[in-house]
Amino acid sequence: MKTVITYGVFDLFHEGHVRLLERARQLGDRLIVGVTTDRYALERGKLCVVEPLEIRMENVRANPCVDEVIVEDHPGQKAEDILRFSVDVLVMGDDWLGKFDALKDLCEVVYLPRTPNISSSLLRNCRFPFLRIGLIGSGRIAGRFVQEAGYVRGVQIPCVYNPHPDTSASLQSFLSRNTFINKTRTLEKLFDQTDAVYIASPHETHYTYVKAALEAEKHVLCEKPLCLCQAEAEELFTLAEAKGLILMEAIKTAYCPGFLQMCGVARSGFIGEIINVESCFTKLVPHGSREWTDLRFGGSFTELGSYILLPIVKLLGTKDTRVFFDSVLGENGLDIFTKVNVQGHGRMASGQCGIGAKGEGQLVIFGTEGYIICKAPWWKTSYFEIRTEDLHYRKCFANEFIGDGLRYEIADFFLRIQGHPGREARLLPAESIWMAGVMEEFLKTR
Ligand code: C2G
Repeated sequence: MKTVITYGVFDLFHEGHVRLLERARQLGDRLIVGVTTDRYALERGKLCVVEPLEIRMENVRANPCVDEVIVEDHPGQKAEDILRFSVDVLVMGDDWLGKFDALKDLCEVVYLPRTPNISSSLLRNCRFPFLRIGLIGSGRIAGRFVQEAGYVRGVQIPCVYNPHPDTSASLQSFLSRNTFINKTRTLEKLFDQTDAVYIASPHETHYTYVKAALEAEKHVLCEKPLCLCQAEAEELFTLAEAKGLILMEAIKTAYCPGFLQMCGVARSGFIGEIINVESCFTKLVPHGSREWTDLRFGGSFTELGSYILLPIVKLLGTKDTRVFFDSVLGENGLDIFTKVNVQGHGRMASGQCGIGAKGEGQLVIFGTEGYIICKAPWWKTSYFEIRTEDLHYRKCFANEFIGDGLRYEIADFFLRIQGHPGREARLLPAESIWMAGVMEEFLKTR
């Protein structure tokens, strides 16, 4: 009995997949197919898989060439499967040419020519129209957004708007680095050419731009903090819902696989009851930058506060919380370092952030039976551990955090706009509204 094995995501099962399975089956007497889990596909940078694992496995299982279907969910699994099933031949399409040569010690490795002019991405683009995202703002993060959007198939960025189209230095340098993007002189022109907008303008302008975009029937992904006032945030989410539009706050951590898993593990009782959360994010920002010079909306908390508040709101919730602030102010009255303490539901939390002071950037979640620790850069969550009273006990969790990580929020934005099942809000409106309220409180106290 000659056993053949192959692997794939098999999203939107198509002729290319069928032809590969047929040819693979002809190389032996039994064909085993490993179908990649949603999570492992995401880890490998497949951000826009449409069909859930069950459906993809069903489609493969229904193919007459296939004798057995297994799940592929971790790196190195192929070597394990070859031994486990006494595999004779591993087959992959030639888009993987050479990638599995190391397995030639264990079995024959065959790369078959791909079927031309058909792929899951092509089918996805047919099923889901391109999403034209216009940019409002042309600063540092806007540039990174364009790069990361390149990894989300189906997203196009036709244009950018800056309120100072002729004089803005950031706009000139942005356009010189992104020659395929046009500038628009008015917001209306930007809305005419787009289906959605990404807002990366100064904090205090977010509310106005988000409202204008929603009123122009555009979906919105807005950099953090979404709003500096709770009532404004409530108004915007109400407007978005009334118009059936997606409004998302772009705190990239909230959309990355590692952070999602960490919250899931913490909430699932692995460390007992959650008692306390401690988050810290410091980034020394050069003097002279906007964070230091904008006397009304600059400083540490408006810049970094959303990051340290995210795990707090995720694990303490939004109801009946009390918030207290302590800040060290610089000569110009801006906070060079701020601590926020939150109490609610018999739990507490403290977050620390600083653009003028450096500390150990880590996240610790205290529980009644153990704790979770995630070292810097926890806001780009790729590794965390569960620890307990037993000093030798360590349960480790690792996740890919690819690139700058904006691709995860962009993919979520794209799939939610396309009404993709299974992509509920990773960051709930109530959580963004709560964080806007905390920002408002902070600005009042400062
Ligand atoms: N394929 C093909 N012709 C196409 C498209 C895909 O022959 N037009 C082949 C691929 O080369 C692969 C298989 O069909 O061998 C499954 O393709 P995908 O669903 O795109 O999966 P992939 O990302 O290649 O996943 O760990 C390995 C992965 O699981 C492979």
